[in-house]
Amino acid sequence: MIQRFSFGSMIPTDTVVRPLPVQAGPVPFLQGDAACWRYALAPGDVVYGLGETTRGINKRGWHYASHCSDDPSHTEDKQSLYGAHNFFVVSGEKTFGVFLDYGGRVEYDIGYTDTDLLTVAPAEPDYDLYILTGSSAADICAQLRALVGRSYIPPKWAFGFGQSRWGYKTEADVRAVAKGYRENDLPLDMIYMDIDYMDGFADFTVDAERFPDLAGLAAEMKQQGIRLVPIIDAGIKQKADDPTCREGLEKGYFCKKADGEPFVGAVWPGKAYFADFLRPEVRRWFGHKYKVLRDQGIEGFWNDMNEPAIFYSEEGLAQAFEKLDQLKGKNLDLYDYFSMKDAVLGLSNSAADYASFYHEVNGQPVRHDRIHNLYGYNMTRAAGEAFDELRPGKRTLMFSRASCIGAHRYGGIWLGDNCAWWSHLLQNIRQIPGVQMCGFLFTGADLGGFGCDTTPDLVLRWTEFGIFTPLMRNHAALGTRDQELYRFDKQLPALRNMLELRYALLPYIYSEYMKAALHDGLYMRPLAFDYPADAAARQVEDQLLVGESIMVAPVYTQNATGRYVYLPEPMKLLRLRSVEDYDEEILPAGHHYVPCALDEVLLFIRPGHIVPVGKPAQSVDALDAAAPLTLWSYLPDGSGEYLLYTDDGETTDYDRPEHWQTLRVDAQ
Ligand code: MIG
Repeated sequence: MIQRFSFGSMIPTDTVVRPLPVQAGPVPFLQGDAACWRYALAPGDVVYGLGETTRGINKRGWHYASHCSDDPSHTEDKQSLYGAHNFFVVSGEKTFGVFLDYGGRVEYDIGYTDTDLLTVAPAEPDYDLYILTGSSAADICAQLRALVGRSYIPPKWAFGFGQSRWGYKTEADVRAVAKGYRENDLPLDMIYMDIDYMDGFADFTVDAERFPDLAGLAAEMKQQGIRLVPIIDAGIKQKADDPTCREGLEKGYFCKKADGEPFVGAVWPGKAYFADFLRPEVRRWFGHKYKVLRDQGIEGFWNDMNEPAIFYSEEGLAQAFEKLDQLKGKNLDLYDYFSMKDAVLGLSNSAADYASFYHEVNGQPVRHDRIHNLYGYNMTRAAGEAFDELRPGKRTLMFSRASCIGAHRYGGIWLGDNCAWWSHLLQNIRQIPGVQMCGFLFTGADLGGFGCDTTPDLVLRWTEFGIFTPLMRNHAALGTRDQELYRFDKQLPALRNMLELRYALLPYIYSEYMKAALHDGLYMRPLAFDYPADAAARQVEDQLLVGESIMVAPVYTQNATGRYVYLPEPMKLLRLRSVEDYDEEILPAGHHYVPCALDEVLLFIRPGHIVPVGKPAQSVDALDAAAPLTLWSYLPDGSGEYLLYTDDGETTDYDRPEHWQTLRVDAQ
């Protein structure tokens, strides 16, 4: 059951697609009022959700903020990352979900100030509050999705492996990556193009010298089963002869300052404008710009910097220089020195800048900071809405950095600028359930780590986890150690085996993803979602369920050759070195130390379940759909069934009964 309560005058978010009647109070479960809600947590209560945040699967013990932030340092002390996901489930003495439909900042104190008190404080008392109840946490998540709409489904090839790096500067660089993969028999479906393909970092342009023939390159790559996936940035370069800039100015499509002049903030291209994506006509205009690249054979995109990230504004920069002038020549004491640093470091993504420009909502100006969290969502929506017009009935790959709930209908998200740290592999495992709960099924982190120099063992261990995430992409920052899988000679056979395992598992991964998307389920989720009465399962922070049949327990510790695993019920363990080379063993319920060498991955099959396995290939397009499937299974009574989903992987005609097929194993 979902109850809707409405407070103040809400700025529309278009997040809810199935409007419900507003109820009169009182609000169940929560005490307080629209300024701040409180809930007394019982000792055993677990709090799940809040999407893309730091810390545990259980969010208890910290404070968080919904405020889309471009922060490349994902340390434990952070309150917010790129997404603003206002949904959580309290599970325990009472089990219920809370969803805030609101585009401004929200502060969550989940047992931070007082271990047993949860508070929710939106910046303004103008929003809709939804209280969800159901038979389980999973059921509550399903109800949320019925309210906010079906999750985005990418083309099937997007479930292949992708290689990315900030620093592929030329066509030759891209070809070298393709060659590195193909020559080493490493499956690959995507090469991502970071900002260097653009002409001066201007959206929808291509540098004519470094990428003289993008259409030709895209066609050449596609012959090898590889798609090019370029980045699109939120800031639009200020440049008189750039068509996006010119049209945006002519039509008045950019966010404006109080004096009506377009707001200017600097990002990659230097000074830039910010399209007012909250206006439908602006979304339509910007979304149709993707056609410039589509027409050159591009079938997928990633949207970056759409919190929006702002390095500095003209006003902010002027103030910073004023400060520096005051300090110039002075004998700087501690306070002067830090105020100098703050003047410069505080320029980026500043609250003052976010409060200095306006959107237009139903013809009325709305200050940006009041709807800050809707910006990235609406950039991705602009693309998604336009793709539906440009290619009706066809899917396009799209994922974004910033998001809030609502954006899950138009694209996936990747988890931003993590570091090549073992602690960030663990963080990746813990972030996935939260974002899945908020509808972002197509998700994954930069495998191997984005910032900092990686190590071969970290790349391998992270790839072993990445096999199971819907978005499987290796990405690294400019200036870091080379991280393409073919760079690691010693680990190459194991890395190849792991990629092949991913491709062999695609019949399962794709079926389970589609079940989650079409039936409002969770493709990856905490153990306790399926074993709510199991006190030990409720504590597990480093194992996940993947689809209906699999539990994973990744190794995320350097030099570890195994780990402790908790089994809520007996399971069959496959210790896989490759799709053909593995040991299997039935383990009883309980705690186990399970060896897992660096070149092995642990896959647990739940009792009564089946995992359909195909033959690997170099790309998703090259998979042999007619080849017989192998069924991995753990069937204590000898028989079982698996519901397999298959379709053409590119049209949006999902709901046909012929896509479903029951595979049966009989005791005989
Ligand atoms: O400020 O385009 O998160 O994936 O490589 C950095 C360059 C801008 C941030 C993205 C990252 C990307 C990088 N971008």
